[in-house]
Amino acid sequence: MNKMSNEKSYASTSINWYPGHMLKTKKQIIDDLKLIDIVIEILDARIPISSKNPDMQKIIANKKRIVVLNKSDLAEDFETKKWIEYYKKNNIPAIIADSNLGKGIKEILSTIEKIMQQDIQKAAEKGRVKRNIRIMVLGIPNVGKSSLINRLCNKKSAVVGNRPGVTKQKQWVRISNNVELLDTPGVLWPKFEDEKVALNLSYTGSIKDEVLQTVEISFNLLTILYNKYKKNLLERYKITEDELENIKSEDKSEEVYNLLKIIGKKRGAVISGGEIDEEKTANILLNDFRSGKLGKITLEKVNEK
Ligand SMILES: Nc1nc2c(ncn2[C@@H]2O[C@H](COP(=O)(O)OP(=O)(O)O)[C@@H](O)[C@H]2O)c(=O)[nH]1
Ligand SMILES: [Mg+2]
Repeated sequence: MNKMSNEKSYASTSINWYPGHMLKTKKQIIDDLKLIDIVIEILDARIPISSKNPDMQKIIANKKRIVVLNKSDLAEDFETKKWIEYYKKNNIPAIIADSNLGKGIKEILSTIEKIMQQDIQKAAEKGRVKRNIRIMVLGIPNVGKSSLINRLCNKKSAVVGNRPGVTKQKQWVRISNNVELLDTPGVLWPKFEDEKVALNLSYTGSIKDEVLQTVEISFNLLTILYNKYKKNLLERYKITEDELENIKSEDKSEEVYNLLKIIGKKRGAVISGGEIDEEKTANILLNDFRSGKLGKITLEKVNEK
């Protein structure tokens, strides 16, 4: 696969991702943020770099921030812990979460409370009273914003008030005594014009498959897995050492392609004549990765930063 054709395909992806509504969304978020004290920046624990919004710093310049590493059930625990240490070293509270199971929610709430106490104290020193802390969840598509909001609202989804006179009414949900959550998440765009980032986002499912070339994406992912997670592949697809020996080639990409063929055969993704159905095999691999069936895998590690 040559680099040029890749770049072209991502350029066309960018067109789908960067329309005028992105600017509109950005304006909406900046407007919503006027009412917000603490921003919850939700990242994908498997790709903490690629799932970051490049404009985040500018957008939330004077807000307090909590980083949530979501989908931690799909990432390597050791690597996720290293990311948490990294953030803490940089004075950013960071929390490990699994919004499907509700892991990390309590810690998010207690971290908000802690930050809030500081705010209340500061306000009191200035002779003011601060009663409520307002928070908002920000993140790129598919990272788990809605799941996290649902978890934070758990059984407490009493709407705490609309603001009249605003075109789009904002819904606030009280999630604890003093904490209110804006129930619509801020949908941010990733930095998908970078090829590596675009690939990471497609592996994890943040860029829609329809606009990408599934087979090429899958082949790229398989190359990474073959180099760094061979054991995971052998286990999942029951590939023997002999079979592994037989795919060896001078040409690395041919080797990976041979592996793809084995996976296809093992999973019955075969078309008439015995050839493998590449697209079907590609989808099997992507689905297995995304659902954690290939094991817990972190694609971006602190050390490689
Ligand atoms: N494995 C796993 N899946 C999650 C987690 N959080 C969300 N998801 C799934 O990721 C997909 C996108 O979640 P959603 O909350 O709609 O993301 P949003 O687009 O950011 O609002 C859904 O299929 C969720 O079930 C998590 O912590 N672990
Ligand atoms: Mg959502």
